[in-house]
Amino acid sequence: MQYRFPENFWWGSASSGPQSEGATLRDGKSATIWDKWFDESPNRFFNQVGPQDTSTFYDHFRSDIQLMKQLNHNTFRTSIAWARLIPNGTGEVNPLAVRFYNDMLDELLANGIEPFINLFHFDMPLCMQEKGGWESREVVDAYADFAETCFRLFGGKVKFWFTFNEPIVPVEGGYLYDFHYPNVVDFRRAATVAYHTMLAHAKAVQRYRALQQEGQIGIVLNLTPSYPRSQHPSDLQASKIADLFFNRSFLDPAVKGEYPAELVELLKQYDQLPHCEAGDAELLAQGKVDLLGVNYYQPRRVKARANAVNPASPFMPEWFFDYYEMPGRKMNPHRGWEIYEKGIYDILINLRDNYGNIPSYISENGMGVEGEEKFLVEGQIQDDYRIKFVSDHLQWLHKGISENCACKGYHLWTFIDNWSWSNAYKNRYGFVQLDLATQKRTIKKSGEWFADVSRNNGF
Ligand code: BGP
Repeated sequence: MQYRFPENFWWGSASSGPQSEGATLRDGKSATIWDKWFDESPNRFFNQVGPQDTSTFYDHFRSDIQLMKQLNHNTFRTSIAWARLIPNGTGEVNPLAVRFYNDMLDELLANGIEPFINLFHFDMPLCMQEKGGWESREVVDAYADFAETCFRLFGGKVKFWFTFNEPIVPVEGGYLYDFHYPNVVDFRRAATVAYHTMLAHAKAVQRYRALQQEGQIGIVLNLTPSYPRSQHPSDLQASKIADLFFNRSFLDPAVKGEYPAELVELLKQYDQLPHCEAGDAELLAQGKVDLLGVNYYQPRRVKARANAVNPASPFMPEWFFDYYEMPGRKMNPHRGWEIYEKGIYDILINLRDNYGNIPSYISENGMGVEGEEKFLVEGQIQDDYRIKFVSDHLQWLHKGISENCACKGYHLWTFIDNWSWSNAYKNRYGFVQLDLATQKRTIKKSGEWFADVSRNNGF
């Protein structure tokens, strides 16, 4: 075997409640912003497939967990839906949700699969959005109560908690680039959302520590390493600023408990700082995580801006850089994302050298493929491209570990093809193929390959 991984390495996959559970308005669950957005503009969703159309993990979790076992998963991440557990956002807990999550956790544990549980995967309860969503400090407090409820209810079973998945995405999608509800485009509001999310994160960490449960708490960040076009100082500066906006704005508070001074200075200079209150800095300092989940899909390539900024235009991160398509870069032919495997290694080295080698794991990595049915041969998807994608990334991850990076595992996005934010089922990512009409699951070739990798702890 060429690549052997450390003992007890976490092999598994990741999903989320809103993308797999289905049963969106059943058994007491209330609506989220996704239900509302779909009702209002179904055309934004690929083929008008909405959040209710999923693999219905809510009904199939027992047989799905058997499939995970067949693929030799020792870990699996999903999320608890706030709108299912506490339908009014605050207050009364839904007993049917408690039963579902307990049953699901018991089933995972009985099959030797460690549950990694995330508390927010873009699924703001609608009633909380109506109170202002992350722009409101009342919602921050409500989230902290929800988090504590989860710790108290399920802390005996869950040893790995995550406060948020990719908290920058609702900021970018909902408040900056118009690809998520509520479709606001306003930097200052985006900065407030980002800031309040980290306050909510810190409050959840604080509550978790106060309970003194046995376990770890972390956050899942989508880190997109920023690569400059050249070593010219203006390109380097452009890349540094993109890194501040898109990575360090969450990475620094999560690991170091404070924002990078350069980012604060820059926002102050342009009068874009969110409103801070007494005690915020002390709270943020308590949000330091035990474990960092790293979602890695693609890098960000930037260069110095070609044209001067029009100061009358609305403030945006792109005031400080242009995007750049590196000639010869490798693209996923089935979806327009760059593939750059070494990015995973660069992230781990950065965590080792600049973030105290914080324990981490790759919490998402994967290859979305459009029209995957064309790879069906005798009833099974022959996704050799996915096997290559994963093994190429694992080789770089292995190199990072051999250079002392504290990376503890690898999760593919995702287990069974699942519903995606407005892409719905266009891009398939799973180890297991889903026939949405019949709900039939079929293991892809990559799933069989991964079962061997996990069994052998290497390849
Ligand atoms: C990540 C999210 C996932 C998932 C994945 C694939 O950003 O955490 O929820 O959806 O990306 O992206 P997409 O579904 O847009 O293809």
